[in-house]
Amino acid sequence: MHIFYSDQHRAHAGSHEFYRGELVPCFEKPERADHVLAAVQARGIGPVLPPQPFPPDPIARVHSARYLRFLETAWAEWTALGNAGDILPSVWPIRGFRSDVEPVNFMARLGLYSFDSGTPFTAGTWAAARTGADIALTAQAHIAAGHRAAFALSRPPGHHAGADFLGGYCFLNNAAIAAQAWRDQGAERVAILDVDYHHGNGTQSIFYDRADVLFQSIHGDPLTEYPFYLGHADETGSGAGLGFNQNYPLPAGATNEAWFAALATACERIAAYRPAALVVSLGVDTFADDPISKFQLRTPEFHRLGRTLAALQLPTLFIFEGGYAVAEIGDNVAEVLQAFEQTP
Ligand code: OKP
Ligand code: ZN
Repeated sequence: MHIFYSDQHRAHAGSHEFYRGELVPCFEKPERADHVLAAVQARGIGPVLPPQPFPPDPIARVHSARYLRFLETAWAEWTALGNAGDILPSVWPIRGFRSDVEPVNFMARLGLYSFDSGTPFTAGTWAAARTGADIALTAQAHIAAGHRAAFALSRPPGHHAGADFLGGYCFLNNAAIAAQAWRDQGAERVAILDVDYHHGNGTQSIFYDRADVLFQSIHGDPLTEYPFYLGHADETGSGAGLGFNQNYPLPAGATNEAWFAALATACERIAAYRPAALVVSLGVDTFADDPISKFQLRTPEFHRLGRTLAALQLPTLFIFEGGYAVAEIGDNVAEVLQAFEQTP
């Protein structure tokens, strides 16, 4: 399968995230994508191609105008205030505060558009995120043109980003942007399967009241695992979207048997939905040795995941999300893609 990639991701290199009262080095770093690129090239998964530049329109179909305006201007405003280091929020409008009035104060606006202090915004963040969306859109167009699959190898990741908020290392929701592009090109139904260790709260929230995009997510139970405030099994959609959102939270430390049972249910649901295409939010932080996650997948399991997805026989867009065991994530991603490719 074709791999879409750009070096632009390197421009997004935060120095620290706030964690337990301290600034700790970022887990989400450029080396992640370098290892994945090296692994897919070493295995000859397919040609590596640059993204096409897209207009802002397909991004504006998912993200609000005021949020995009903020992202585009954030670094210039921050430096104009005399700052030079990475941007991290420190104040948020929790329940009872207003979100309909956009403050003028920069930190207040940052808080309005974010939900954690672990997601640094740097000089190159907008350029990297914008190119990441182009990568997802180019890969989507490649499949829409008749190919079976493609891999969007971009960072930063996207599945925690909502219509108007960043967080969880994410700024633009690449999976949602690609799914929406399919809809806007005439596909009646699109499915998104999120296999990252963390619940794809951004993707869920974007499509929660819609029946035209099915969302399935297998993840660590939010009672104990990030992003904590969304991702429970009783979140099944609202209004027209009721029944088109399923979460499969599993306890930290869950067995691979439990994980594949959830995957089987999610795949049954996807098959019954008969989507025109499948978008896979491919995080490999489900790996047993991931430093911030607690599932137990290893190479045979990543192989089985690839085979299981291929059996759905759907046009499939893989989008890179999480995975923090930097040295191993390349092989883990490549294993999924290679198993998918080898399954007729
Ligand atoms: C992003 B993705 C570690 C605490 C966790 C947030 C995790 C974001 C995961 N310092 N911080 O879903 O892989
Ligand atoms: Zn994750």
